[in-house]
Amino acid sequence: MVNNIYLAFGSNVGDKEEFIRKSLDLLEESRKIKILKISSLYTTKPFGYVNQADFINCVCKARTELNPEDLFGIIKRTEEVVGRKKRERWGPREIDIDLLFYESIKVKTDLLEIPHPGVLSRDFVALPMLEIEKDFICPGTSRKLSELLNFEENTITGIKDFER
Ligand code: PH2
Ligand code: MG
Ligand code: MG
Repeated sequence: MVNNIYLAFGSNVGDKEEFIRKSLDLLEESRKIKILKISSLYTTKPFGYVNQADFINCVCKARTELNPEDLFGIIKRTEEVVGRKKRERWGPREIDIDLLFYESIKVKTDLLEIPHPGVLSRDFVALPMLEIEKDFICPGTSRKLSELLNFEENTITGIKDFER
């Protein structure tokens, strides 16, 4: 069975765009994930732990036959191969890849929560998501994502086309 998924990317160390590009390449090279759409690149101020560099964020829509756990495994391996170093939680990162939605599935384990709990409160996740799927209905509700936004902060300072 083919499943629609949405992934969020964030980087705030080194060549941020290149880390995102490399991540997309590796996910595709796995041959298990087909990238369908990618948002623009958003320059954003750090949210949460603010004493760190600005981020580049984007979101993609993709398709996979992997189950959520195997998909999560590929995502974590991709972060490692791209060069994510272990640092404090919420700290600087070469690449962070978060699984936002997997069809309308709900998962909650120590390791993985789907839908991602930060979607509605983080503009750097929700706005790129809406750019590629403006009428997206939030799983478990009959409401549009665009009607449920509840941002804690405005972090976006720039938007530019993503040239892969
Ligand atoms: N990710 C975080 C914490 N804060 N801020 C921005 N602007 N972008 C992020 O991707 C981000 C963050 C933890 O995952
Ligand atoms: Mg994250
Ligand atoms: Mg993450």
